Amino acid sequence: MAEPGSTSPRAAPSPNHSLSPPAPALVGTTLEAHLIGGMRGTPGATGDFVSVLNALTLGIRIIHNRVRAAGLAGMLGYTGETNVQGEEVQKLDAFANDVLCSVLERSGRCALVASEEMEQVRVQSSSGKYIVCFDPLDGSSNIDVNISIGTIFCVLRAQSVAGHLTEGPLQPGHKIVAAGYSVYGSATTVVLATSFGVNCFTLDPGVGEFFLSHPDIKCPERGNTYSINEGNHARWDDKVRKWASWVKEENKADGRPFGHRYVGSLVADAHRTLLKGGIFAYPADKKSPGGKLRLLYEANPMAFIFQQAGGAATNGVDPILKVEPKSVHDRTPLVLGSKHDVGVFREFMREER
Ligand code: AFP
Repeated sequence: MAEPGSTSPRAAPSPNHSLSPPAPALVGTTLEAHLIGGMRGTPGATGDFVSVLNALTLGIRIIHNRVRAAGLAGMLGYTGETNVQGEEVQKLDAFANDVLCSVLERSGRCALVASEEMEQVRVQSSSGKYIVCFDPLDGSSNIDVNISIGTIFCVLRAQSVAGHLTEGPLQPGHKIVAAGYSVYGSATTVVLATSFGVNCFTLDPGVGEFFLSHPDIKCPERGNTYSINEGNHARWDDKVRKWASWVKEENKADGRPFGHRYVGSLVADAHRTLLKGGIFAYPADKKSPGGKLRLLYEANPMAFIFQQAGGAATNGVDPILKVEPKSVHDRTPLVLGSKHDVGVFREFMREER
């Protein structure tokens, strides 16, 4: 052993050891680790919020599993029932709804849920601090033709006084505390917006975990793609038609004509718009004077996500997040996307162009 003060050649640190690089990260950030990391240090955090989001992502993994096997498992086709919107309920819609209700109930943290597939809100847990609104399977008319579909959700706070809820799901979107959607596409992904930003996680089906794949998403300031059901042209008012002609005009200076992309699943059309920029529009028309899409579980979650990512969402007059809902199944016109492109749409609606 070397004496104190002496320098033994063996005791000297090897330059090779002290400079060795950190081991490469073999395992990415899971969705759960991301949530726990985000909540760490948040004053008053009890874990209930993370539990609700974990329950939702468990539900999404179960739905993913069934969607992937739908053809084999005989889950395609209709149940023969109609939902509250008067549309035929497909087997997968019913399954997805039951799964989400069940995982949220088991979490014990959810006071009530509102779903596209249920006429009334469903009470879950009297001690729950959160309300979840969801469209369990968006784009369901695309199931039978193997096109991307998804699940849309938002989380609100349940305010209660002496055990009685004072605020149910009829809250404007600016009160949302988290929102997200999954896309069951070529991969299954979840985009999640919280006060920690907007992040996208991709499911590794081999291990059944979502891993962070697109951190800190920002919607491009402007784009050159528009997404609208052009088949509704004859039903739009003149202002929308004028805008739809404008995006198709040739003008190299501002990137026109825009390219056109329209899947007919909000999750798919919104996801492309979020990542690549541009504009998605489902305006009011003669067939749907109040708009077609639902405020609480389609427009509000998407509007919250786009706003958190630096984009915008409007009903043509007001920001979506300011709209006061009157009933659980309210419909609304919805225009969302890059801030600049949504701004131009608003100018057409105000007849400033
Ligand atoms: P389905 O769930 O009935 O397929 O409706 C999907 C949707 O609500 C939304 O995801 C689409 O953006 C929109 O409807 C498509 O509507 P159109 O078929 O009228 O274009």
